[in-house]
Amino acid sequence: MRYLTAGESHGKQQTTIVEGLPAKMPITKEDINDSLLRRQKGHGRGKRMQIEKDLVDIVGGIRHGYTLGSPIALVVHNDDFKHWLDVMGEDPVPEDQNVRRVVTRPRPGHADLNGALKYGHRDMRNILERSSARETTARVAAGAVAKTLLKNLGINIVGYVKEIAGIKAEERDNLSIQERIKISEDSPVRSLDEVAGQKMMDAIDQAKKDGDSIGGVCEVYIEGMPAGIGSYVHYDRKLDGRIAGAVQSINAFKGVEFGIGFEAARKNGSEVHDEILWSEERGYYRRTNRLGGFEGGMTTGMPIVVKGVMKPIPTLYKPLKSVDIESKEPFSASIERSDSCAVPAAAVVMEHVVAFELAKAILEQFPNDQFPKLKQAVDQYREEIRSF
Ligand code: EPS
Repeated sequence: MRYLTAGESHGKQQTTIVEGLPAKMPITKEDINDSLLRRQKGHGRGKRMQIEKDLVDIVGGIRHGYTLGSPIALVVHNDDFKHWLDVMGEDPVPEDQNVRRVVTRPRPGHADLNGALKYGHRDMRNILERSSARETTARVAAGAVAKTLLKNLGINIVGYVKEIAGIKAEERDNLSIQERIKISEDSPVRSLDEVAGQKMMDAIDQAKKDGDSIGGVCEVYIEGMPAGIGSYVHYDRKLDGRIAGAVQSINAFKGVEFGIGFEAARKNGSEVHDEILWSEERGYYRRTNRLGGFEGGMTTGMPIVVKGVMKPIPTLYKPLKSVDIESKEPFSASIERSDSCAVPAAAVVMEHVVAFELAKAILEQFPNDQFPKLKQAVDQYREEIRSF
């Protein structure tokens, strides 16, 4: 299974094509819209989210509530496009007119300057329109399709916020996944800890007042993945490596951890590895889950726990120094509109990019033409490994 996305932030639409999904899998537009609307929420989002109401238009691959096996094509319209018709239209600009809203001042922390150097664009709008996190709309749409596949196989996934601007949610290891889904959904910052969540909101309000932005840590938690998905045999088949790459590719993400992550560097081996147990009911399982559900590039059958760190959004009301590429004069970069914190939305994005990698790995490992046969094979494998 693979996917492509296309579309500019203030262009007509965000487009996704997902290819490689089995036929006969139940799916509705509500499955995708639920994900899109969750991505739009979160304390700290800017004015743009009041303009957009992201709803999917399914334009290929699904009929009467089921996948056909053909590529699934999804469109989300940018409602803001109507304000940008002459800036973002596809037709050549008439000779007697100037291109509007040209960007010659690269913003520190964005793709602007490096993208301009690489593609030779002197109008950096040609860079920022695509490097914008608006593109995560399309990625969430693709991930929602993957998430539906996982759900249909009894695999549940949720993303929430662990930390914003140094304010950490307390560890709540004993929460079930259904509780994690419910509590994070009810929190305006997607925190599982209400007290920390309130402090996070205060920090976001303060950052907004200061014209600054703040980052944080998201966690994605998955239950129901059987052991042995992924592979140790080759670097690009290691599923934790693929997940790490996918998470790191989300706009503004700077690092990824599984389980205790970087903390492993400070502990002895006996405090890091997870002892193996067996019972008739559960089959093989672990006393602890410090490695976050992965050994040797494969799932262990324990919950997958992966964290991603998001830097503060670089679009700041508080100006940072930069250089105009036409005049080469220094200036202070400032902007008109931005989110002060997008970590709650990023938790939803992370959930969906991880869902995509998990679904893809499952489809590589089991018969993948018809969903009922896939489900049968996964259920049979689960039974086999329990008594192995
Ligand atoms: C973004 C800047 C803001 C965000 C946008 C990402 O948009 P604008 O420049 O139109 O105000 O709102 O995020 C989205 C539009 C979205 O759907 O998440 C950026 O520069 O990355």
